[in-house]
Amino acid sequence: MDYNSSTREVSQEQVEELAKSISRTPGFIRLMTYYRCAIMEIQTKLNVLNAELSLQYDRNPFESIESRLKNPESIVEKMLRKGIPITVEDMEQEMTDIAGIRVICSFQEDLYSLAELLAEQDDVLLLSRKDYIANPKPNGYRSLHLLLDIPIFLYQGKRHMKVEVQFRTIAMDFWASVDHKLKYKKTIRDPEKVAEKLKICADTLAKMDAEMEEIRKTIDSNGEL
Ligand code: 0O2
Repeated sequence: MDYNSSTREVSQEQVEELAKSISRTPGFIRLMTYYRCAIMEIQTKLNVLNAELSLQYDRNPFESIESRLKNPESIVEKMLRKGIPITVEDMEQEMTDIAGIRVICSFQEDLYSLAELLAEQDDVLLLSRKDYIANPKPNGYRSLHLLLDIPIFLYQGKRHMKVEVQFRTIAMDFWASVDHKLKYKKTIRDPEKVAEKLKICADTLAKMDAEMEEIRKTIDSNGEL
């Protein structure tokens, strides 16, 4: 199978083989380095906002940041699934989630403020915004996704890179990580029942987030509960 394959019906072994071949090419190695630089740029921006806002509000707007580069197998699997030719150029052009950052906040309002402050910065371009908090997925998934274009400054000049940033509360993140683990379990006896229970948990956690927000507002205004 060559790099231009866009066959949808390929085995796991073929995906692994393609991923192994392309990940050894200088073009792929360079592209991943650029994505790492773009992640660093966004992380710095978020850390600066966190430091400044924590002075103002006496608490950290986010609890933690995680980042990851999608692994070569996941990239190739997704490109094949979407019928994208397996070339480094198409990878950069068509894939939007190779560089990913996840920002975990305690409170929903902080999450929206941080996302807005980040997206409106001069050198950041907001390419798309998916609000799965206002419009949760049918399974209960909640999160705010921003697709950003960020410049990185290299020896040869400026280069624009795409980074997907997911903003979640601790509760949303807890739910998503359990959901993610279950997706990879092939041996669940009653998947419909599990999905139903997960949906109930998602709704319960959303109510809890709303109540925690109320408590935060009360504490911030020194009022009574
Ligand atoms: P990973 O391991 O995080 O990389 P597509 O990516 O084509 O399937 P789309 O519209 O491009 O779909 O992206 P979408 O659905 O807005 O967001 C995709 C990412 O959001 C996923 O990346 C997950 O990180 C997260 N996500 C979306 N829906 C769910 C869900 O129902 N449960 C969980 N746990 N996470 C979700 P990846 O590539 O699937 O995974």
